[in-house]
Amino acid sequence: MKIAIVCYPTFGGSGVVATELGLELAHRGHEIHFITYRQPVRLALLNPNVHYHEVNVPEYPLFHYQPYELALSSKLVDMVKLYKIDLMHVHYAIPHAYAGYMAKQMLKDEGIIIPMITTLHGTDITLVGNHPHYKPAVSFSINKSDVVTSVSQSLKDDTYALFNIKKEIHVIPNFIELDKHRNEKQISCQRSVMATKEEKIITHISNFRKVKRIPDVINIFYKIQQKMPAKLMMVGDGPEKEKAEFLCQKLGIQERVIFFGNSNEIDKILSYSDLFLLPSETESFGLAALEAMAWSVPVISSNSGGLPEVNFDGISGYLSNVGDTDEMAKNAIAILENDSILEQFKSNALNVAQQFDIKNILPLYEELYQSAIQNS
Ligand code: GMT
Repeated sequence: MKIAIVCYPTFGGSGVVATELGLELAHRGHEIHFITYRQPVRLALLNPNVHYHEVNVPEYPLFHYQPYELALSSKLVDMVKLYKIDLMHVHYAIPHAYAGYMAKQMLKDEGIIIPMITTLHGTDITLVGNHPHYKPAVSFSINKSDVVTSVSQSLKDDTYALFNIKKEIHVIPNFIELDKHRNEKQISCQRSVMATKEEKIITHISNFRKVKRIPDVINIFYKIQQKMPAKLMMVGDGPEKEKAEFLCQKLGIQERVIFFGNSNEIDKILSYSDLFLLPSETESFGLAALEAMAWSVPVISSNSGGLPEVNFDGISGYLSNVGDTDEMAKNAIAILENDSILEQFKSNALNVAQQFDIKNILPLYEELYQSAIQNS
């Protein structure tokens, strides 16, 4: 199949999922066209089946806001015609499903019928999309998609609860490429650069937005390091980062916390982590938790949104109510203070991650693509 993938090119989970999906589809012989405003961060172009088309939005002084949706839908029309693309798969409803629908209509006018699959990722439904200023357009473009998928049952339920959606929503969970992890395990890592042998390594990776509850991450770690030698790896960047740095200073733990900023080396960091923290306010899936589990890292998380579908309580880690940092710290310490318990949780985390192997998930998308093409 020839597939156009529209996504955000940034470090966020939806862009990562879209990129990894496209690369694996290309690996399986499909022709993939990424269409977005910048080359996605995890996109390797060294594959003849992978193409990247940049959306340019010309600056014009009259525009207070540059019309990205217009440029994206025009680019989609041009690329579908030029490469004879069979279907569009748009990740994140805003504004991608809206632009995709416009492209479909323009193409229809020229006698070209192309199905559009929309994958909902989380904040496009629970935070931004739900805003009254966007809601009618988001509802409309979801209802006009030929196929709609969500990354968890929880997000599916939220979508039906928050919007008037008449379409069936198919749950296809996010995935992980486990073969890559097996191969990369051979690479010798430099744990000793980060921590001493006695110190446990605790990691958090996110976009440092309010929804991630960054102060909770620091407070959980503060309680852990009172009980045992430990280091905290804070990976990512966003509006809450500076506040977090000040909080570490206030608590006197700045020497024990490393702020990496956005990193392309998260696999390396996870490969030597002992525990992963994700106490988010809401999380439709929690891809970062799954990435940690694929490196045999147990997860201490909140129980909000789709997290219970990924992190199994008492097995791959523990779940607590949002904001219950006392319980989260207690559970973290219970895992970390006993080597055989830690080993058990590490092996469980990997076992659970195996259920989300890309090899099991990718055929679900392929089936939906086939039926969308047949029904269009
Ligand atoms: O807030 C983020 O984590 C970024 C956001 C995104 O759109 O990239 O992540 C959402 O999509 C990810 C991939 O499907 C999910 O794993 C995250 O749980 C989801 N974030 C939220 O629901 C807050």
